[in-house]
Amino acid sequence: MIYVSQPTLPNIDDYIEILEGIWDRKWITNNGQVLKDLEKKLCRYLNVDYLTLTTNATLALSISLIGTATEGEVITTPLTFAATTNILLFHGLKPVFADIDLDTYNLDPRDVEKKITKKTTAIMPVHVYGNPCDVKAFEKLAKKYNLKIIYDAAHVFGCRYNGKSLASYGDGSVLSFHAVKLFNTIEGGALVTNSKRLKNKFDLIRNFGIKSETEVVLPGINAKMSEFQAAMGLCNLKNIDENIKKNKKLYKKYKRDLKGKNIGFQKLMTDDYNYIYMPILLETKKLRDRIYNHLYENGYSARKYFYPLTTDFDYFKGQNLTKKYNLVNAKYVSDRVLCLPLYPNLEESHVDKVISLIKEI
Ligand code: T4K
Repeated sequence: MIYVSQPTLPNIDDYIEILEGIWDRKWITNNGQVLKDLEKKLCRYLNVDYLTLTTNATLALSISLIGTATEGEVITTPLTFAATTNILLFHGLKPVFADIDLDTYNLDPRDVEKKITKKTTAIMPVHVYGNPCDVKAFEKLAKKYNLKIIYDAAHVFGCRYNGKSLASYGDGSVLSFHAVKLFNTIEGGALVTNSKRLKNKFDLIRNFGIKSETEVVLPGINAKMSEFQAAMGLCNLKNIDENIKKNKKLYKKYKRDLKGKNIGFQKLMTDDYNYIYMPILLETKKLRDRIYNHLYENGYSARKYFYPLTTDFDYFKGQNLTKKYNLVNAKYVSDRVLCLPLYPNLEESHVDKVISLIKEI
């Protein structure tokens, strides 16, 4: 089976070399040397001020909410992975859903503004598939209504917007370094911020709120990244630019060969993009599902990212949230979108095969 994605693994000798250092030091987690090295190198690579590495992106989202003392209502998108909504509920916050833009698939600031109430304290937009949100409009809203902005930037590693890393926007931006992301630390994530005060707070929260052996200054959690994860990151960081180039070549091929076949594409808001997903929009849900099945039967596992909408999750059953929040565009995209296999080491012949299977339908 050819999957929608596949982890990029580094040269094993590079990994072993770092492991030997870990063995010598006998220091395997808790703010180790490899982690510190990776944090520094990532800040440099991404050109961001501060970054806190975490066990995964979901826990980085959690830290961001604790660290910014977010409460009440948080406005977010329903077209996302389960983690975004789950973490809000996990923290006892009320997710309020706004609709997306039909071209970019990102949260629409105009609908967000309509849904702001006295209880709103934050907005959590998602740069869907790494495509930049309207960060300027969100900045304006934040100023006007005194709101925090925490970006779920799980997909954006390597994406830039207006000459800056896309992860540098907002009060906090959360990256995912999960196995199938452009940059992986097996499992992992990071919380980026421009504020030194917040960086120090995020670091404390990551380690139970422990300041010293006798001082626990915050009710923090355990979101530490181990030395083994960080070592994987150090190795993988070497190949990012080359992997973006490979992704881009395949993305362009898909787009060129599928154009004019009644297939829609996400409108990309930057040229500095990482091309880690290949979402296409079919005319109907029925057609999307037929193509999904046809690909699967022929050995290709495309994925319906993100279907169902989070507002249609089983745990919201009976609440009719998609209707209640009038999420017309999000429903339209979620019902028709299909992400095709795309990752740096995918052979072009497989892309050709996927394209011809789609054309058959
Ligand atoms: N916010 C957003 C917007 C996100 O998209 C995500 C994660 C998060 C937050 C949370 O980030 P983390 O807490 O995970 O850091 C996958 C990823 O597991 C998930 O991280 C990602 N989003 C999501 C979009 O995709 P699944 O449930 O589709 O994973 P799975 O296991 O089906 O893997 C996808 C494909 O990759 C499979 O078809 C097979 C292939 N694969 C997978 C793994 C793990 C491999 O070939 N090798 C592997 O080792 O969520």
